[in-house]
Amino acid sequence: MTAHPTPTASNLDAYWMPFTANRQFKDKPRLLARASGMYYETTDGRRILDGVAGLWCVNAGHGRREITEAVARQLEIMDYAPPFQMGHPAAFELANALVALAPGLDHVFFTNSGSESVDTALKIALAYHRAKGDATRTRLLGRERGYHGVGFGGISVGGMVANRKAWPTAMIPGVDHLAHTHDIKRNAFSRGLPAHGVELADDLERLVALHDASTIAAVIVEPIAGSTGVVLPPAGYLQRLRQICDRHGILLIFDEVITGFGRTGSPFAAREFGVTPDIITTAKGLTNGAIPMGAVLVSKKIYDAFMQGPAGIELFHGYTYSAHPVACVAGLATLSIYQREGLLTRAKEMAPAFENVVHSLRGLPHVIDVRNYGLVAGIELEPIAGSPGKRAFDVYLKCFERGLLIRTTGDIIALSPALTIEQKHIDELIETLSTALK
Ligand code: PXG
Ligand code: PLP
Repeated sequence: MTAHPTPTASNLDAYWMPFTANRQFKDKPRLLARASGMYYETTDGRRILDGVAGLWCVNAGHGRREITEAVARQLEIMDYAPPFQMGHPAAFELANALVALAPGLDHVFFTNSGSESVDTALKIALAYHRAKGDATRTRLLGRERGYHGVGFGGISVGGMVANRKAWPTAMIPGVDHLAHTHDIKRNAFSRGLPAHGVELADDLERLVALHDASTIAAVIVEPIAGSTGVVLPPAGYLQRLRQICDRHGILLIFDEVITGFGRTGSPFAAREFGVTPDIITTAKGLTNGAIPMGAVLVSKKIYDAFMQGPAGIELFHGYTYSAHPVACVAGLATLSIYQREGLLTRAKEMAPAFENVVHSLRGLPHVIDVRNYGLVAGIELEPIAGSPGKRAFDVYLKCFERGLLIRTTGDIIALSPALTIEQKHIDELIETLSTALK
């Protein structure tokens, strides 16, 4: 198969790259040409070990034939089907398959990305209270350092300042934030869930006392925060959030765009941590990253509240590409690979080896924390005074030169390899990363 010709310096300009230092990149581009298994190959023919499953999404590894074939076949059979007042079988089949994996959530709304899943979940939460006659519950609570995509809803509940500061007046009103749980003073170099910080969940009681529960619709958190640099929930924290939500009639939304589909060692973090939220948002691993798709899983209680109203459309919300047939078959093929290869629990088997290896970075220059859970790890570096983010980005560039793709956010390195990773890849990954750190 012939690849597209490699762009020359003069034709890199038109593409405005997302979340990218465009000028820096276009000065010295890093171009990927193909991918297979655990590796990318660059346009100049170098092999790159993928330490982040693309962007936390290619959980079954690259180039899965079953997905490719399902997609190609579906394009031949039926390229598109309108999702409003019309259905197609694969959409129902995928919804049923997702419900079977979810911890007590019975209904699925399809979107095309994590950002759309988040905005959908927030809209459902608000409309749910209204449908129940609880229309004063209009506040949405997020958490500092949270990442919930880039829609206006997502950046409003999100807590990463760079993603918010250009749009101060565009934030949806009535939003507030819980304190984040990142505390390396007490929890540095923890293995698995950090021991300290369960009491941070009580920050929700503070917000309830401040705003009154009768004004609060929902709280959204990532069970493990990914984008902000792998921030783990202190042991017992998510359970306590659930209890406080229950006490006050507040919906709990888990944003599992990253933690869904096996990253923690269970199909969903909700199952891993034994906490059932009212809504789960997903995307990424749902289709192994091959075709854009997201999904919002909701409890029967929520769905039923909408089905009580007058006959007619129950939720005035949806996307042209909701339940796109090509995405649905990609999702079905992906879930069947996950199931057959045991990938949704494989992170549990691989975690001890992964944990030992990532913690071997402790003691290397400027490493101030290493933390991990399942097949995700964060390595925090001491920032260079006056140049936040530079230390980690330099490591990123060095790793890429040496054949390893990692992800950095600020001065934190994130690792989230495909769940198909083997010991030899773990060894290669850490060898390259530790050389770059040194
Ligand atoms: N919620 C969470 C928890 C996410 O991790 C989104 C929502 C948005 O999904 P979409 O598909 O709209 O991008 C995400 C996405 C990073 C990075 O810095 C992480 C994400 C996206 C881009 C970069 O590692 N996660
Ligand atoms: N803008 C216009 C003018 C549209 O007609 C539509 C959909 O019909 C949209 C935006 C929303 O697009 P999507 O459904 O792909 O999110």
